[in-house]
Amino acid sequence: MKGVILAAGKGERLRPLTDDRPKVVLKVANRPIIEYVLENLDPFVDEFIIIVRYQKERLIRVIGDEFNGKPITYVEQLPGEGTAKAIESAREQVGNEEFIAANGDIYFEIDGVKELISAFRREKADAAVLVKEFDDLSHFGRIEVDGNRVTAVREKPGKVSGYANLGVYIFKPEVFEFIERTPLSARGEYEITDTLNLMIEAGRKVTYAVYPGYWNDVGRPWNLLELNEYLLKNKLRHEIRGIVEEGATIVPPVEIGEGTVVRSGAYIVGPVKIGKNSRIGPNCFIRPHTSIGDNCHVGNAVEIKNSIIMDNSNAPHLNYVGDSIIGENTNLGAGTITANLRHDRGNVKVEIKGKLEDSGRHKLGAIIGHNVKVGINVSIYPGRKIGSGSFIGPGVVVDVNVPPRSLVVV
Ligand code: TTP
Repeated sequence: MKGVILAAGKGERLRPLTDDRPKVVLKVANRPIIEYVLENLDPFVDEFIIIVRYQKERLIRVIGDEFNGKPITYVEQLPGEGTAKAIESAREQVGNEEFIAANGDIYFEIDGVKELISAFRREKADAAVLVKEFDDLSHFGRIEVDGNRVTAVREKPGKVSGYANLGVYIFKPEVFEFIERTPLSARGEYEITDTLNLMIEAGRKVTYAVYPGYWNDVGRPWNLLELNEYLLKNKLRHEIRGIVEEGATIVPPVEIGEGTVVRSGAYIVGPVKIGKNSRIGPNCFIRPHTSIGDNCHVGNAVEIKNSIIMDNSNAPHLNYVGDSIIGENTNLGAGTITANLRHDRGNVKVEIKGKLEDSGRHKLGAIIGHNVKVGINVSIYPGRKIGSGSFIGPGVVVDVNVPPRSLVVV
């Protein structure tokens, strides 16, 4: 069976982290998101087909042409938007076999795929979809069922409970005929959920499997922090491959990559993951649920908690980074602080595609893009974004979102 992975989306909701790259290459717990999809589909497929478009060169460069010895073929999405268009793009590569299709920006585990394949075979179905029960389906497609059959898929049904569509499917090649007939949706996309409705109306058997495990749809910045926390809490193994100087304290589980040096006075409380060739300390405090990438520098009198610091980035002197995401190749000046809590203790709201959204989080810090230079003594309000390639001058108070490639000075 082949695995088709959808990775052509623009990831608008994840700006500024997707200013210059597709969301599936963003690293969580120091691995690109799409690698978790590849890893969990791997036992069931003999070949991967990744559908690409936005910033495809970077995706191909990061992921390469094989995974665990299995070939990866990249296919450019056909003109038009939406998940049905993305799947249709793999028509030639899929051939006459049934296949698994999965969104490339979600996290799920092997059990889900196992259940889905067994439901598909047991029910002798024409298609199968993975679902999970949620109390609030406002952000999901609702899968309506009767016995073992799916009877309808309804997009964003509002604040109701039920089965959510998790974005993992099995199809037979016949699906391409239904995709051809799928109309443009109200939001201007060809959506695979509409294709499923067409199949159901035509009397095809669409079944489902209920997934009991952890799932995350990495659509918005704080989903990266949730997934990071889950992976560090549940998957991290204590392993020190770098050098830890005498006088540094490591409370397991902490993973430290080759070539990384942890200097005296550093106090690291796991679960924490640190990549290769990074410099940590002396005299810093790294608290749980923090991932620090390769070639990073966390220096003297710096405190970091519950955050993601991507490769080649620095918090070198007197910084506080809490519940924040810092992109690649970004530097914080001495004394720069991220605020992560509102004085009124309300949930932090974040502007997503021009609208303020409640993150549902009491604590959320800054979302800083790639190649950003932040000067000394900059204060960043909770939930504010700094666009990639920006320069923030000394002493600036960042209380509004900063677009990409901006110069901000007081
Ligand atoms: P979405 O998360 O709905 O879209 P997106 O990735 O463009 O993100 P945003 O809404 O923030 O701009 O996409 C779900 C999955 O489908 C995701 O894995 C990307 C993929 N996709 C495509 O491959 N092609 C497309 O045209 C679209 C819209 C999505």
